[in-house]
Amino acid sequence: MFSKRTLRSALGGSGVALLAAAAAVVSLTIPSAQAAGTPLRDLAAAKGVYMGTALMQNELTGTSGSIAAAQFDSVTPGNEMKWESVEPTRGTYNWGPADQIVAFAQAHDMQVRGHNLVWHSQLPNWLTSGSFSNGDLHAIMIKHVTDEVTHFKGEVVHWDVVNEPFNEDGTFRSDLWYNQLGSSYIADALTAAHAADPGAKLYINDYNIEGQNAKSNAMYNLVKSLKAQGVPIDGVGFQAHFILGQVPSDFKANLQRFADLGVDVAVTELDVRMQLPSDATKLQQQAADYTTVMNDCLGVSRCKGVTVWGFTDATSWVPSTFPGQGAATPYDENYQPKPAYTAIQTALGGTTTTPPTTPPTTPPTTPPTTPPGGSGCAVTYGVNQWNTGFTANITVRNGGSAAVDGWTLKWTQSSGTQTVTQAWNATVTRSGTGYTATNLSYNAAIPAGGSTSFGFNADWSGANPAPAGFTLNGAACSVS
Ligand code: G2I
Repeated sequence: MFSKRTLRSALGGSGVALLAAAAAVVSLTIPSAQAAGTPLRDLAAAKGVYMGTALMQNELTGTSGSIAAAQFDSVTPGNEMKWESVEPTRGTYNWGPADQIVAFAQAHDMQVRGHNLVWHSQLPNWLTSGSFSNGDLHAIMIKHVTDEVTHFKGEVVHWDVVNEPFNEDGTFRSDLWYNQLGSSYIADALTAAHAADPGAKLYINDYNIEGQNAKSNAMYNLVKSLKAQGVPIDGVGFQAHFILGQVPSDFKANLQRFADLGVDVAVTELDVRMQLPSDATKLQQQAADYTTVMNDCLGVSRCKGVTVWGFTDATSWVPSTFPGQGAATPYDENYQPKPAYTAIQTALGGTTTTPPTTPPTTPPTTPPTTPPGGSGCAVTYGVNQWNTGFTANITVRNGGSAAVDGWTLKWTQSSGTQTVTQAWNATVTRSGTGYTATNLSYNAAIPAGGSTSFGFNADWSGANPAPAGFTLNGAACSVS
């Protein structure tokens, strides 16, 4: 399967120019930026979940944009959909920054998680200091929810409609909304959002509700009551801003009890912060924490996906909010993957790209013979492409009756310039329009009826057409 992604027409000429300008920067930095192994988004898709990241407007280009597009298939705008960003003046909307993020997501075949519609924080001054009557405030809230959901109708898959409605003790947070409108503001916001885009999945989102405690009990009772009243609530978002070593042991059980109410669940803002400086021991603990969270979500069938709250320590919110703490995300400040990245990859079913230290000692049981030809070899070619690069994952199946011992797969791409920057489970080279992939010592054998997989990252410019003419040890392969 070869999917060719084109820029969304709505991006317009200036957006294309912006991305083209970014390409020049990216080509200098990308070779070391992409992690080895199958990208998280492809692994997640194979598991039936999404893997998301928060992203801010200034992260759409360069290394951050390339990594985000390659690794994640869901984007949550970090700030750009919040009330102060989209409605800085009453009734006057500034959609630009959020629209750019949505266009980026669409250009890279990513979902958008809308964040957020009604929250106590990041509200514009006109709203917080307006001294509105209860009736006016209610009308303002409904209009804002309606207008924003309508603007992004069909483009936002999941909405955090209400964010952080609870105190730690399970009482409702004393904010503008609860103080003036009472707890019914939650049902009213959900109802307005549903009317504006009946196809969007509507969530309530909060932090410190990952374990079973007073706050999560309050959320549980709220969701139960909303469901009983027929209010359109589709899911609960668990932010998951964790401290090193403190992922609650009952997270999975807690996710499951919400799922049992008949709603979806998602991990929406995952990070694991530590006291700086980080060291190898802390990074291993952090990797273990990420593993726990991934497995907790994957262990609950209604858990739809995991979003990290920024994928890189370079832009994480943590250090400015918790002085002395940080290193909370899966990539370091230089955009290099950390053990936490590998932990996510492994939890999603990815295999380590480090060859085994001991090569297999058992020789193939069937002696090597002439390689299969024609329909005896079948290639599956999957690609995740963005504007300056792509990740290819290739599976070669030996449909013949004899084992292959030692393989070379060749193919061509008829035009464009592609530069292989990294490969895993094979050596991949390119010369002219031709590619050659050869086995490594540990995966030389492909038994009859068996298959082997490898992949590579590459930069491209000009054109990046579908590959053709696959041959395995000189014999033609079918391609799907
Ligand atoms: O605080 C972490 C997250 C907790 N859950 C809700 C999320 O929406 C929240 O995100 C953070 C953003 O990551 C920060 O980037 O929300 C913060 C505000 O509560 C955001 O920080 C703000 C800074 O405080 C402002 O000074 C800055 O102007 O970001 C603004 C825009 O860059």
